[in-house]
Amino acid sequence: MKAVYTAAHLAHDVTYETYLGQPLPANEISERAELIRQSLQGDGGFSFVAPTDHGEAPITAVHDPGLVRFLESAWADARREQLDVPYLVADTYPTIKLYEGMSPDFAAAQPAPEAVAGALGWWGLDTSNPIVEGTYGAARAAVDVALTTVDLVLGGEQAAYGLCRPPGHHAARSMAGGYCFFNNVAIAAEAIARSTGERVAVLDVDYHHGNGTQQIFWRRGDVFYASIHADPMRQYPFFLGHGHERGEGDGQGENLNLPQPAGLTNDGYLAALDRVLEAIAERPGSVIVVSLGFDTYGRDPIGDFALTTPVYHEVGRRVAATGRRLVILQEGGYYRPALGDNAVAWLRGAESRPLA
Ligand code: Q9C
Ligand code: ZN
Repeated sequence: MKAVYTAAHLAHDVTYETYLGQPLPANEISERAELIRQSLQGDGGFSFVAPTDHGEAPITAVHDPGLVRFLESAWADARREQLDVPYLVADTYPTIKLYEGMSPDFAAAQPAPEAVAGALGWWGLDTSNPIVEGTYGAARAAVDVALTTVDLVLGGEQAAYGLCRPPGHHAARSMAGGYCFFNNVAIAAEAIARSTGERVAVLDVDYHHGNGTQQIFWRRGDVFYASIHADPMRQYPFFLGHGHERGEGDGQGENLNLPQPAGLTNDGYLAALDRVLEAIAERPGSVIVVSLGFDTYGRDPIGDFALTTPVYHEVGRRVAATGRRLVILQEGGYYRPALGDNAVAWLRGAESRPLA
């Protein structure tokens, strides 16, 4: 299988994230992508491809241009404001409750704050998302990884893997969060829909609900979003990911959430997967974009599922058995000792290559 990778992700070099107001060692660190790359190299069954520059247009096809400009200038603006902190994270958020009862257009008419501390909240979802000097460049490169993976599949590969870092599925149209800045998978799905005119399915198997992807395609009939994730009643992103969220307008019925309990086993996971794959099979289209997370692993430090390495091979195998072409893009997964094995297992499954 072809695997798209670039060392540009290393520039998003974070040390701490904030959790409940406390600085803690960051989970989403560059070592993650390096461990996956090393395991794919060691496997021998993957050939590496560098991403090509796809410009900004595919990003603003799904994101507010203001988010792009904010991420591009946040670090320099903070320095100009003499905001002398090791990483940028918001303190104040414009929550939806603030606007309750006011006119529906009120929020939309509010200006983005000039001060970085305010802009961080305006363009942000949560405090777990540190921005450093190299964040923008790395996030742009992750988008190029995703779009180059799309090119490979639309160019004839049955499946290809994009080692995206930073990940993307929590990033919404105007909002970065959850270790994500640009929504790599949504940008890829949009590019596929535009270039093929076909309907596209997004299959999100990260442990967390992909609130950003869901939001971007909420009213869209041409992109089906399906996700298996921890119930948002107990887990981030908390406010979206419930089973009753089915899409609206043209997107009515084109959003499928299967929230899951703590302790979810391999068998429980595969049962949910079969439901989602059935829903995909009921819809037209020839390409699935996979949001691939390994935070479903039993030892993941921020997850609570109980999956083991062999199930990833079976998940990859069942997804490939749909017969659809696969654009497989990396999202989360934070138990570093098993990341490489889990990635190799999933991707070998997706090529119907047995586990060694
Ligand atoms: N104590 C992805 O997996 N909250 N993002 C972390 C840790 C944010 C996860 C709390 C989790 C974001 C792509
Ligand atoms: Zn996740």
